Amino acid sequence: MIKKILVVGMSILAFTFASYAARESHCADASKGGKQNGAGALTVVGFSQVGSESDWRLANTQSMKTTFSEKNGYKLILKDAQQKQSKQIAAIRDFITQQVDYIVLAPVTEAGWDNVLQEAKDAGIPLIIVDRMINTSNNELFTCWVGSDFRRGGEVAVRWMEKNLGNDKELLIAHLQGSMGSSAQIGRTEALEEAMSKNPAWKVVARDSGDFTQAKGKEVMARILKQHPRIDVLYCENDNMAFGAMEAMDELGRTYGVKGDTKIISFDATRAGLTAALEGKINYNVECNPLQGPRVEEIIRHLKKGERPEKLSYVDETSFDATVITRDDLDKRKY
Ligand code: GYE
Repeated sequence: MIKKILVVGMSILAFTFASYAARESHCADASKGGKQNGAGALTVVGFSQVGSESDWRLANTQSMKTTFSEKNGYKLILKDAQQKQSKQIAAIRDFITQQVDYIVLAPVTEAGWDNVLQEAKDAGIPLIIVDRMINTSNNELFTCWVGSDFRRGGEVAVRWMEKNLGNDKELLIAHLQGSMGSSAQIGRTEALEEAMSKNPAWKVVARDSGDFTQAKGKEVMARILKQHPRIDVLYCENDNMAFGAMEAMDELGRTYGVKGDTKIISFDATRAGLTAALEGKINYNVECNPLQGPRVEEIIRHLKKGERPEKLSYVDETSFDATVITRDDLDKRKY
């Protein structure tokens, strides 16, 4: 009997040790995985990007590419999900199979990540979230997050509307939303909704998603304009949709901006967005900084040293009023 217990006990111990060893060697394995990828001593980073829907997104991708270059000691495996969560889930699974050293995820939506994040965690691969946030009951499923406070950005925009357009007279608002279910859309929409509940004279007469793209922004706005001869404000959740909306307004001879009938509020404040503000076409543009590559790299450097970086870090951001912006603001713009 005692002998039997001893044998069972020994095999449990051996099994535990074997799985522990397999787990512990993961980090070493991960860099070996890199070597198999032909990456030499490079740190392998798998980045699942939302897509290429906007100028903001292109600048974000570029920032990651420049930061995680071979000359900086990295091999970046970039996968564009074309705004589809299913593609992002497949990309993460592929990164796990390839045993990358780190996974970076820019999640298209907030919901639906728990299973695949658990898989990455079980594989022992640190996962850093950038830009939008996820909705999870277990914050341990990701290592860190770096991005913008979208709700705050929206609040900055509605404060400007209150101050400059007033909250006592009727304001007919068209609301172009970003990709539904993304943190950027949720935060910016929530801020407007909260302001609506406080300002009964404001009326959202049309609301639809332009999916953060110029083409869809134009299409949706053209439809809205046909139904509404008067729009006082276009609250537009990114610059590219605003450009599309401006095209639609131009085609119908509707005026906008500082001197026009429809005041435009936009988000991102990319170089093209700031140019439109400087030209008086976008009245107010709230900045959203896409240059997150260096921040992610800093997190990875901390992790490599065994340090615990901040769980959540917000990017500092500002905003631009068309009547105040200068040429210098535009010249300083890096994206
Ligand atoms: O505002 C939009 C992009 O998530 C902050 O996504 C990002 C948003 C950005 O497509 O232009």
